[in-house]
Amino acid sequence: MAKLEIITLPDPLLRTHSSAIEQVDDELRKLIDDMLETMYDAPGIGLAAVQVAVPKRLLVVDVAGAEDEPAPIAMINPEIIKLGDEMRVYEEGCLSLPDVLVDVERPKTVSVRYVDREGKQQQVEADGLLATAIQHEMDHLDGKLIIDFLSRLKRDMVVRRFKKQARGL
Ligand code: GNR
Ligand code: NI
Repeated sequence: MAKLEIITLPDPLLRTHSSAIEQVDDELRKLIDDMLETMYDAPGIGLAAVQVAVPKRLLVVDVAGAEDEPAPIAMINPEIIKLGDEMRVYEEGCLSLPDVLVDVERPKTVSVRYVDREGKQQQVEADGLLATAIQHEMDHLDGKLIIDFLSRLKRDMVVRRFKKQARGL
């Protein structure tokens, strides 16, 4: 396994639409394992492939607590098939936006269809932190970030801060 580099704002790749995966093969399984290692090392509860500079429709999540057994899930070409009616607000962070926290309101429950690492179709009904994490990761696949839930003014302030940092000031 190998730890990968996580890209951060203002890397334009974070704003691209990731492409569907055509083949579930050993190379993809290696990427999944490397993404899981990178996520656990960060540490984080989810990671989208685009965050390691691979703009493909792949995400990993693990919302198990530190005391629990690891519960890694890899989703290939995930699709939301149902969003719950009830909403909840959760303070989200993002490994591609260090030190930024945003209150994000999302549906409390979500049903997702995806292909697993063996190439098999799967479906899950998620709620709580898993539902939040899956929606956060799926946003990454469409180039969406948590700062998009802020007002234009606040979003621009965050973007400016990261651009300035990237210039080395
Ligand atoms: O590690 C992460 N924590 C987190 C907390 C609340 C809501 C979403 C997340 S996902 C984030 C890792 C990340 O940036 N994934 O894209
Ligand atoms: Ni993120």
